[in-house]
Amino acid sequence: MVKEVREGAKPTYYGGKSATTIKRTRVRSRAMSTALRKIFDETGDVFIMGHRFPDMDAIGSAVGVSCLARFNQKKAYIVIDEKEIIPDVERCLTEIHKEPELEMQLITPERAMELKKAKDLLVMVDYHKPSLSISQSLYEQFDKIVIIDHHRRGEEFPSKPLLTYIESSASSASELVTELIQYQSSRTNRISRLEATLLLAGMTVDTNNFNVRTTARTFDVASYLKTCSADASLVQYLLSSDLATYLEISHLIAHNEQVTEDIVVAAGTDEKEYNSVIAAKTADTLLSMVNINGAFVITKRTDGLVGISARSTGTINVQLIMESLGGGGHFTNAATQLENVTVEEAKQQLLAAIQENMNQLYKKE
Ligand SMILES: [Mn+2]
Repeated sequence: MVKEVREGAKPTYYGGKSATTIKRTRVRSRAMSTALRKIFDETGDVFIMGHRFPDMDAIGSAVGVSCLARFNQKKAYIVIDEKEIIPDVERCLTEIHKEPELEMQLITPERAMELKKAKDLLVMVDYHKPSLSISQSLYEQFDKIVIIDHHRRGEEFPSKPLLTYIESSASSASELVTELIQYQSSRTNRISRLEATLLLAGMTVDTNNFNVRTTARTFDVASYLKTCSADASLVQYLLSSDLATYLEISHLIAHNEQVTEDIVVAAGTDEKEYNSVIAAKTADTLLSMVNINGAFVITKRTDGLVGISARSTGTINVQLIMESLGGGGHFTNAATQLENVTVEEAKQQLLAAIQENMNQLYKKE
């Protein structure tokens, strides 16, 4: 049985004070590809699941893993809960429904429970905390688990995964999965235009249009997807905001406050709930403005918690601040959720955390 122990059996935290640099080697991703093939050989059907309210990266990487399963003559299912869908993903599901072969692989958590057999494998993509699963009870059915993720490893973790491929230097789970596809594709094993497009869409979202967290590897992988005829204009369509979303974003932006010369905080109200995509897109939009290096967006979420989405251009360590408020993420992209607070209270906690960490905010190691 193959086991990846590189990122430690116990949670180890590193890179917390610096932007990520390339740590992963081609040798490692090739080894991951080989390890995954072996696991496919030894297991039954492949069930692929992302986090709740999956974003384009979760969908793209899930579709990518289903290609890998196909290359290895495995039957694959992508678990989707149609009740928890964000607008970007809704557009992407419409595209998937146009392609029967891909559509057939979509499955509800309930149906997955019925189909799951003892030898079957679960691949977790774009997340690794079991409690974030689209269906935690489905997760609990599996004892064969593979994790492919680009978020820094947290304490909550599956107990005995067969393979852990967590690479926080990668832009996205879609980037990691595409690399694996590159190693396994051949004249007979090809990815379709839509599959390539969805992987490219995942990378585009997680890099905010290739502006943040990109490395040379990111562009290599994107270029490979283009050779597989990924459709860049379809990507733009999938990611386009509709008017209602646009208005919600501009409303949030209108309620912003400049905390320092290059940090802004925007906040909604306790009465209006926003989905996490709106908050993230607002932060991205604020960041695109001149001389803003850090953006925080505080909103009441649809689950009743107060969420903070944080983004930076790479000069400010937003991860540090989100961690001090119980959240996590990356140097340039992090978030937290607060319980039993009002939006205003969350804002005061955030402002205090920014002040407290001011000395370390701009430090790169
Ligand atoms: Mn992601």
